[in-house]
Amino acid sequence: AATTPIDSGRVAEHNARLETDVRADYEALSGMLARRGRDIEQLTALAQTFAVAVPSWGVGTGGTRFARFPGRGEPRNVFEKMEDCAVIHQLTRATPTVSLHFPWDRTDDPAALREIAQGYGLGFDAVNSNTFQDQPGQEQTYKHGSLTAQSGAVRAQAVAHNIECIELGRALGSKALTVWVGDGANFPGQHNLRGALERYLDSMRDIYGALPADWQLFIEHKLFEPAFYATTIADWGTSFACATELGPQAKCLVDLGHHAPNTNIEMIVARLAQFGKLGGFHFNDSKYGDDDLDSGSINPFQLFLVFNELADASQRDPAFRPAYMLDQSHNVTDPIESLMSSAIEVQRAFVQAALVDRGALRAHQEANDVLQAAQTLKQAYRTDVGPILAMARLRAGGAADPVGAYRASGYRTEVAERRPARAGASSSGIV
Ligand code: LRH
Ligand code: MN
Ligand code: MN
Repeated sequence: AATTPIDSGRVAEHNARLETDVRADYEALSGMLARRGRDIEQLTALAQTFAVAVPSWGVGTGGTRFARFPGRGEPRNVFEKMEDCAVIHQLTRATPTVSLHFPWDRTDDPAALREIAQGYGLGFDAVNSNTFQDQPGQEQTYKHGSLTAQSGAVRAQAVAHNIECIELGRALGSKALTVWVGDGANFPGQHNLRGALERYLDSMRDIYGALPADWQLFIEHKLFEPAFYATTIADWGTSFACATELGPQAKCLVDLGHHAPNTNIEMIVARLAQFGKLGGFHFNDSKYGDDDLDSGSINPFQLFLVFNELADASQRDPAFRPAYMLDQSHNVTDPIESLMSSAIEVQRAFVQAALVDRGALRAHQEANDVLQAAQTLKQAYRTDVGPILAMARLRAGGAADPVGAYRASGYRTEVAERRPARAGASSSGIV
């Protein structure tokens, strides 16, 4: 059995207090769904199949360009990050993998890291490279770009770092590399728009060539920041073109915050799925730009509509399995609480999307019954599937109310004693 950072007896006590209510709510929902011809047990079993990866950088307190206000007991290294990730999975049972970021999570002993993760019952999702910052002791600077830089020496260094990430990921059991670059221009004329993308593709070809046969390469696009005038990989079109150029192991990654406000992200998801290039997600929420807010905290309907497209795609192709990962930054909440709530919000959208009556939806579409088509989606979205999620957690050994159980456990106070704050320290690297 996996090591649990929180005493399992305490979680059992917490569950015992809530179980009667959870069962009553579950029964009520079961009756309501039965009247719609839906079997709650099927939906609960489906909920138990859901998994989303936790970003290692998410368990530290984030920051903005202006300030970072550290939280108590922040993890100081990748091993402590794993301990926090294990709490999230212990209580939600929905986050069995961690997505690492190098060099923030660099370790000289990947075998030890893998063993510790396994002890917690955790595995590793995609590893992320970082050529958007300079690291101490690094020979070349990324000030003027990394994979797209004019300088061959800079490009070589950036390529070598990505290949090193693949090697580390391989030792850990990852199966994908996510590449996001901040490369681009802040001024018209700063660089040749086409030339930059040519250099990007040349560099990415070298990285692609180093991929093991069972690996995928995820290309993450972002509209803006830090290259405010012309970001090299700014949109899904560029991402799609590059993934197509590179080959079948290259796919596109959709970070929900990386688009202009009001962009129809679910349509982008549908397009990428249609052409077999949807690799995965970085879930978060956003009001203005890359805000990295908790998933489902601003626009839960958008999250539902994304999952509605994913449900449609997996009905067409049952082998369709994009990677689900969170990518959030927590400035004013306890990161463990935010990540648990977010994992549950994404799981909620997944179950709500499974509730959509696809037969009825198709019939309304064919009959041009616009109002009823829209209502069919709304009916699923409005259904409170909370009791299904709570029951799925209970059956899998998690907590009926993860945030409640976490607070009652005193975990944060306990780690705050073990992990004293270091002046100016940043565990995530994002300051
Ligand atoms: C870029 C990004 C990308 C990085 C992470 C830290 O904004 O979304 O995924 O790797 O943030
Ligand atoms: Mn991201
Ligand atoms: Mn981002």
